[in-house]
Amino acid sequence: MTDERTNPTTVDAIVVGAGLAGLYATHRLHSMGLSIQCFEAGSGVGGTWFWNRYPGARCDVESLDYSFSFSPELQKEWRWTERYATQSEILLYLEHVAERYSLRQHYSFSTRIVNAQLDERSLLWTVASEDGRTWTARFVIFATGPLSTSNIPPIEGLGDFSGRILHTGQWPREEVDFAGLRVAVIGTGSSGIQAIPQIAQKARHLFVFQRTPNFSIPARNFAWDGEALDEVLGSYDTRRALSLASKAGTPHPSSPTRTFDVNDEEREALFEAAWERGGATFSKTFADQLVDPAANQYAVDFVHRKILSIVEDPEVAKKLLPIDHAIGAKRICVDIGYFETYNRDNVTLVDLNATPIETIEKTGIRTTAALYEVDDIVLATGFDALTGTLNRIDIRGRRGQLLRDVWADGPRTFLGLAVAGFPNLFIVNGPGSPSVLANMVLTAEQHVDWIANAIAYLSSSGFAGIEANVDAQDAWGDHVSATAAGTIIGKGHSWYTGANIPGKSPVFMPYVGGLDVYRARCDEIAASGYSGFTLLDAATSQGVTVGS
Ligand code: N01
Repeated sequence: MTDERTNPTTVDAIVVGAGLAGLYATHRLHSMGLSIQCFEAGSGVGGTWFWNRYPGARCDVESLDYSFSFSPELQKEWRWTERYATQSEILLYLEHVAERYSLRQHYSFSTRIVNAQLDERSLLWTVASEDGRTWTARFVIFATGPLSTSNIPPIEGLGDFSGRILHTGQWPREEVDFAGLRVAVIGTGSSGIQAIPQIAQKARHLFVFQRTPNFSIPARNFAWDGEALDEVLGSYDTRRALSLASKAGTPHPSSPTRTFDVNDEEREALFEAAWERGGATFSKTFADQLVDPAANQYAVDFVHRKILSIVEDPEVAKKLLPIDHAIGAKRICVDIGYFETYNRDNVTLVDLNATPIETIEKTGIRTTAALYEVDDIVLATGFDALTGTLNRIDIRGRRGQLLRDVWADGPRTFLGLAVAGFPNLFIVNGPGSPSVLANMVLTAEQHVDWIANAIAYLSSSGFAGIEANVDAQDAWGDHVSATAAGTIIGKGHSWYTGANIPGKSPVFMPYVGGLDVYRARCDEIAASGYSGFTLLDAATSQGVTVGS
């Protein structure tokens, strides 16, 4: 057997991550005939859906859309059971995909990659795992996920707590039983809002520690009946075509109607219809809702009225009203019975704005007002998004530069998939791409296809490498910022800008221009022979600049 510590295994491409992006990259690159080696820190496939097993975890993109489109057979044979799939159903689906395409054989599981280093002359990357093994490849694809590094808040005394501490993003594989227990949930983002109604049904008492109230829209989830599902499956191609031509990668277009095109009564009726339809498409009720603050205020007021009508205690209802941001400025949440949960006798809302947490003690959480004694603490405190996972890996490009140093003032990428100074390294769903603002299955497929085609192009034209040009990267970064400036998305304290992580440079990271526009740009660049990139010759590590 080869000793990988001294004699690294060499392959054409390395894929890091076995979430939906990594699985598709593995399938695609292997199908092209490349030799590949793939890694996953978890013990199985699934990525986000492997780790986020908290009660109530679902995807808020409809299951028919949040699934691979690359194979019509796969698309038709998998029968989703609900409008919004549970975490366990999505995991089963991804396990099925891994099985169907024999993807597990390429993976080394329970293997965390901690280091990736470029050899500038040979244009080869050497990656190393936590346990010291190394592999060498021409191409490295980081499919490590934009929301994969948990944010453990620096609350004093957290380590002193004597009960269980559970982060939603690192939920145990075995069932967590809350029966008869006093449970605290810290955080009311998408994860908290999904978990809270479920935990409330099990726990003796649930204390919700809320710092910022959030907007949430009822999911209106339903179980598919056979015939209705058959009908939708019959027109899947149309559904996919609509998704690919859309901004968010789903088949639901934005309304062309603007908020001020209609009178008060008509406006209310349209909001009401969107609320009844359920889901994140509430943001598309009016064409100007995410760009015009005055228009947005109508949507805010509508949801406020809904919260006030659902929550019976007016004092509690008032505390649940999001007032510090526009609706859609932070990621809109989708829930099943969230606001209704506050009508339960066993649920207490603790308003951290009025009474902040001082410390966590052995027996519970102490705010400026009281000690809340609990058995378990659930941290629904989110992620160090988009850059957190990559910045924890020592990724060294040209002249030994560390990626995290290059990104110290915020990530700079070309198209969110390549970085100047890091030739042959690709990121799937990276900062600067639509990623988290769109349907991430379709965005992952699009990135992987683009990367695979670029690799095929290099090979057929005799080049050994591809590297983003600094000027093209700068222009793209400016475009990403300028596009974001024209909307209300990201104008709030959230992970979109890294504001949730102390010390992180506040930069709006995803590309808000839409999947349709983004795809067209990527296609155009590929068709031009990769303008904005330099194609490299291995012998000199120098190359042909195709232009910006
Ligand atoms: O994380 P978040 P998330 N003390 O960052 C609070 C995707 N996702 O895991 O807002 C007290 O949104 C924090 O408070 P504040 C989706 O893209 C999708 O919920 O900083 N509170 C906030 O309330 C989503 O947007 C799905 O004041 C503290 C919460 O913790 C993204 O993942 C489901 C605190 C964190 O909310 C992240 O969602 C789940 C502290 N020290 C997730 N630190 C679906 O598809 C943080 N908080 C449905």
